[in-house]
Amino acid sequence: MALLKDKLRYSDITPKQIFLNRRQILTGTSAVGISSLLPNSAYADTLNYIKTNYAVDAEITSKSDATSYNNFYEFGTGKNDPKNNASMMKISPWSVQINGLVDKPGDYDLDDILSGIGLEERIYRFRCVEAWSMVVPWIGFSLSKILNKVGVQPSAKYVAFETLNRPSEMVGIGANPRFPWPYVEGLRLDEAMNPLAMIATGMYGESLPNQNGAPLRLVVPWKYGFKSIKSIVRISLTDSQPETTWNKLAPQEYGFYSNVNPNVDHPRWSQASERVIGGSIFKLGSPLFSGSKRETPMFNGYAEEVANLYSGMDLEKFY
Ligand SMILES: Nc1nc2c(c(=O)[nH]1)N[C@H]1C(S)=C(S)[C@@H](COP(=O)(O)O)O[C@H]1N2
Ligand SMILES: [Mo]
Repeated sequence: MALLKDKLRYSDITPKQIFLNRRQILTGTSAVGISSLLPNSAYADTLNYIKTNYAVDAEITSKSDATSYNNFYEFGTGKNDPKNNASMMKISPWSVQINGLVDKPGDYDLDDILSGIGLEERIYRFRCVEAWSMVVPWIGFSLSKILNKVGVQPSAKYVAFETLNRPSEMVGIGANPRFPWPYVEGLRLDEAMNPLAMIATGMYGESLPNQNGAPLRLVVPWKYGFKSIKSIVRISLTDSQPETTWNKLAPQEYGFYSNVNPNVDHPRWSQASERVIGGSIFKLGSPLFSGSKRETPMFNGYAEEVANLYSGMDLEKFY
């Protein structure tokens, strides 16, 4: 399925919103420590961003569904737990350690990372390995922009990511002590450099809610949702394939690549179709909820953009 260019952005289809960019407003003041001067709630401001070049021919999931039906085990394993518990997480100040095979390693304040990087809205399909899906209007930028900023060394082959591990603010961590915290994920470098691989800082015209991975998270639309790691505090460039949380927990069920593939079933359920979240007033499972099922396309509909990354790999095989 091709991407539809120049579609409406979320703000064009929502009631009047004033787009304030606190970073632009504060231009001229020192960029250092801006986020630490503002309360967490500053991140609820609406954002300034440019129109999308990425859209899909499908209805956008309601904001209330996308922000209340979540997977973020640091706040509990129930779908509503992240929304109920994630406000405990302090997201300002926030820094990301970038290390490993890079020219300019260091602890980067969020504002340093974002300075000079324009925000863009992208409407992506999002497919969880649990066989449900959403369509989400993210705001952010290509991951490659960060990687180019810090300078990737020629010996780097993979990118590893790590989530905040702060049990005092993340009640799911203590509740699930056998889970291998912190949550970690990884991509091959060429996957990470693909323009579709995105760092999101917002959604639905606003900064990311905590439950969706504030203040910055990965979004990899052609892979199962668990690859899209939330609330990132470390990015490491490595020469060997990094460990990934779900692969450590159940290697026979979750591979490193985990590309969306309707032809390779999960050992416990089919991946051929998916349940579309929302979109009907009828209860899930009702025979009237006919719009709720959708055939899952290869690479979640992004084959045109990413299939070339996997030439030579047997796509009928589990990776
Ligand atoms: N740190 C962290 N990142 C995570 C998860 C998690 O439990 N912890 N869950 C993953 C899974 S399984 C999915 S489907 C998506 C859900 O993203 P959403 O809640 O924004 O829809 O986040 C992914 N990123
Ligand atoms: Mo998921």
